[in-house]
Amino acid sequence: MGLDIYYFPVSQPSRSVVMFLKLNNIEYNDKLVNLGKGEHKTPEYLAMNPNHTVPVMDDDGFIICQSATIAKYLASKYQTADHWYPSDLKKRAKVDELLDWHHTNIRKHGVGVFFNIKLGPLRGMPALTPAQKTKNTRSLMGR
Ligand SMILES: N[C@@H](CCC(=O)N[C@@H](CS)C(=O)NCC(=O)O)C(=O)O
Repeated sequence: MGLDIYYFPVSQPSRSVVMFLKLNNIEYNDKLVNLGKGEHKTPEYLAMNPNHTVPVMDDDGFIICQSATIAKYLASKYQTADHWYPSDLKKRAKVDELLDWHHTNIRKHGVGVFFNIKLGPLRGMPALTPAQKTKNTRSLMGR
């Protein structure tokens, strides 16, 4: 019981939630989900999150499967310092604006860079050719 956080350290959205918890001294139960071992595809995990992604928050049976939603929920529940998720409507909208922007910008393209430069070579994939380097990095994830 309590606040369970399912995460994998290689995952940026997971790290954002864990960093938020640590920076705000919020106690939680550490539930490591090793994506490399397929622990996010077990029947138990899929029952909790059919999208099989990390992070997931289980707050005494209340489940949320999106990192930004988790952080906003925790900011309100634990009344963190106002700068995290401001009570002022317009300041809060600015935070929401960046969180929404992030999905289709930093995250969308950053994951391609990470995959092609770090994870792909670690998994034995050949280095990018000069021609591939000129393409959108995300479009190369299935190469
Ligand atoms: N929009 C989601 C993205 C979550 C996500 O894509 N997590 C990846 C790791 S970075 C994952 O769990 N992938 C495993 C899969 O899709 O099977 C969030 O912010 O929580």
